[in-house]
Amino acid sequence: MNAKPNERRILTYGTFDLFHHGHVRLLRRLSTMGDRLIVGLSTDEFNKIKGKSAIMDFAERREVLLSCRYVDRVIAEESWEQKRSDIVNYNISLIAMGDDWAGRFDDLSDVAQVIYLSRTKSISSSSIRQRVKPSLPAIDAISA
Ligand code: C2G
Repeated sequence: MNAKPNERRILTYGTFDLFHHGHVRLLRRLSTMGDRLIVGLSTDEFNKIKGKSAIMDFAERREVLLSCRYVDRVIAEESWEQKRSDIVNYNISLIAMGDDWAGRFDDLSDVAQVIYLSRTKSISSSSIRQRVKPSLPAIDAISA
């Protein structure tokens, strides 16, 4: 990534499974806060550590994120501990997360600005799964 001098870089992290408008709104808001937006995308292995299962695997989720107009780069999120070195290595000015994480990364405020943005209500990857579930028997009946 060829950096412009004094480029303001934003960093966020997540699983971004079943990409939806809650993700889009967060990324759009973040893209207005700097010159480049970098997303730390949770690997399938790290999701296990987070206790989270994704429908889409890392490669699929990465391809979708890279197609998003607001995202400039996707890096792998493999551990809780990598944030501090990511901030230094990628010359990050601002790290931002949805407010379901409020306070969780304040310890990084010595190396970057840390903010939490309000989540979009009424949508989540798990709520999308619930919406799909009722129709599944019909699908099974067809494929049986
Ligand atoms: N998000 C949102 N609105 C929603 C759903 C998600 O603003 N309706 C935000 C979350 O707050 C998060 C980002 O979108 O900042 C990605 O959400 P997830 O994929 O659920 O990420 P999560 O599993 O919370 O992983 O180290 C941090 C973790 O990797 C974050």
